[in-house]
Amino acid sequence: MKTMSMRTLSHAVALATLSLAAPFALADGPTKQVTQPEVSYQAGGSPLAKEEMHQNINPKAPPMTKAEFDRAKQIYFERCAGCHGVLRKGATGKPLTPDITLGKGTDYLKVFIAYGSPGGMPNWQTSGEMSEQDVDLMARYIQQEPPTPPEYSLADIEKSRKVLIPVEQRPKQKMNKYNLDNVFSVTLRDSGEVALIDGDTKQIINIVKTGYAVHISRLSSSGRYLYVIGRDAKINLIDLWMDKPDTVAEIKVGLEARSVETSKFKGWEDKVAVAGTYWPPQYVIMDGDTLKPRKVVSTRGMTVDNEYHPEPRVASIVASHFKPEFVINAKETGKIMMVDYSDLTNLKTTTIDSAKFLHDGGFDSTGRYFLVAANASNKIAVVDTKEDKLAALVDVGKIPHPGRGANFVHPKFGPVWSTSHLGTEDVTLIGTDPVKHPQYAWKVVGVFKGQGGGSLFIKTHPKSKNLWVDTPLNPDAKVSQSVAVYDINNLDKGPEIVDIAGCAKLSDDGAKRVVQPEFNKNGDEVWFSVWSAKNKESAIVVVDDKTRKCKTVIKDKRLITPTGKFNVHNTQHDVY
Ligand code: DHE
Repeated sequence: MKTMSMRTLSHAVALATLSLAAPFALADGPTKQVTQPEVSYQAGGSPLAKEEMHQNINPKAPPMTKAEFDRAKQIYFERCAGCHGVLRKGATGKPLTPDITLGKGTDYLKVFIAYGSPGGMPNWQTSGEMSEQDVDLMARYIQQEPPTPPEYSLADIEKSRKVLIPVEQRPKQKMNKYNLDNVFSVTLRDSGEVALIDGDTKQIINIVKTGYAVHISRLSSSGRYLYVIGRDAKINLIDLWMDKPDTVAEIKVGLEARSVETSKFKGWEDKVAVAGTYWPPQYVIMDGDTLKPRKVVSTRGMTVDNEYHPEPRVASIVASHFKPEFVINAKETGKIMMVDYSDLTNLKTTTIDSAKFLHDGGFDSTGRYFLVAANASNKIAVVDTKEDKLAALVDVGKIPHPGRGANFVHPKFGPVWSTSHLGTEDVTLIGTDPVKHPQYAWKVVGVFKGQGGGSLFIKTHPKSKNLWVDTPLNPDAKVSQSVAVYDINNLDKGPEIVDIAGCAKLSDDGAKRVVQPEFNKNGDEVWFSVWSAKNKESAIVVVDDKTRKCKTVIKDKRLITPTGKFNVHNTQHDVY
């Protein structure tokens, strides 16, 4: 099927805001337009909803029973904390502390929550997501003192650690016949599991129970150990050398998390692991093979605008190839910390100021430069991991979301790294070769149109001539269920649209959002998740990269809500 859709999200959002516009503002400062896809992306449930927290009574706030408070707290952490912050001091959304909300009063707040705002507040009641009673509850709740989740010390972390198979009892060599380089770790989001799938035979090797709403998988430098982190901050360490690869150690590094990484510098292979947490705002350095925690460092502090932030969440983390360092990105402060793991007693950290709201990113093709999206600032920060310096801050379109991005050689601009966006249909190319193409380095050298906004991931492979772009959060099902693929030697030709969900031939009416292209080791197949709700059928569709035709559909009743997929070789060697 060959079509080229120029549908933009802004049209849909403009229509939505026209009918819902409510002239309210909760705090001073410029209001920011937030697209519906961004709202649905950020309003994912937080595991903090289940934590016991103290209810402070403020005599000026409208009364709430304990049961009402607990229900409102649960709704807040499931729907609101992603934008307004755990402590309600503001993140991508506005602050909602009593000094602001008490003056507005319950009736005003109810209208705001029910109808939303052009600044990006969703219309929770008119969209049918919250009942009138819930809106009333939330309007009263945000006038109370924000309850604070507990801290989590190194001792708490250590207490949670289980070594299921001690290092000395683990295999001394690979005990299975799998081509480990081509195994995929597939996130089964809503069942709290990963599926390990043999990329050669497309058979499931094992389904491993992990943390809640597991987020990403990363490989140790040697490729032997797989680290999987859940949103509840539980890490599973999986030994791929076992007869049947399975968990050998686990730990809970905090109360909520998204990122994990391991040391890649020469001499430090497989030795050190690190995980960043959303709550508490900190990162934890551990031994690579036993997960024994060695150091916890808080990220609380000043933003790049020199204002204090109480909960800078740790977003992406990568390991430097040039130094024994982790590159740790603090979301709300916009600070990029180059943390030297070679001496944890005398910890050296170079802190680089970039832009607020750091999220996801990946290396350029040489592995020297790390490009990370400051998503709500509409910028890409480029870090030189050899010099430990900011190489550039590049302005791009609305809400860049690269995943790890995609590197390829452009016929005119030389090596480029690319990102798609959540908030626009743009695909943006940034030159990455300061040596042979200095005039293009760290500049936007091309912007071309994708299928629409709501894109999360973009991917190619050194052996491929194709650039694949997904759009899982686009409100149009036709767009969210298909992907755009471009010829990297002829980008102006526009994309071919491949109906991935159609290939899967699923039996029911699930959302079938097509998410995250991931190549196999050889770069001749690209895998997509067809992601439906927990109680609906999902699948993985494998496409032949050359012909762009569906090759295999992997269906299994155990494949519940597949989202991210991590090929061992490509993840281990930063190939994307
Ligand atoms: Fe992700 C990466 C945070 C929602 C699938 N996600 C990341 C990273 C962060 C992050 C910080 C980078 C990790 C790294 O590289 O070290 N994600 C968040 C959120 O805070 C957010 C917006 C809301 C939430 O409540 O979690 C969120 N993410 C989602 C989803 O809804 C997705 C689409 C489905 C899912 O599984 O939950 C999703 N995120 C992913 C994937 C990656 C990721 C597949 C890794 C991409 C890669 O190629 O490396």
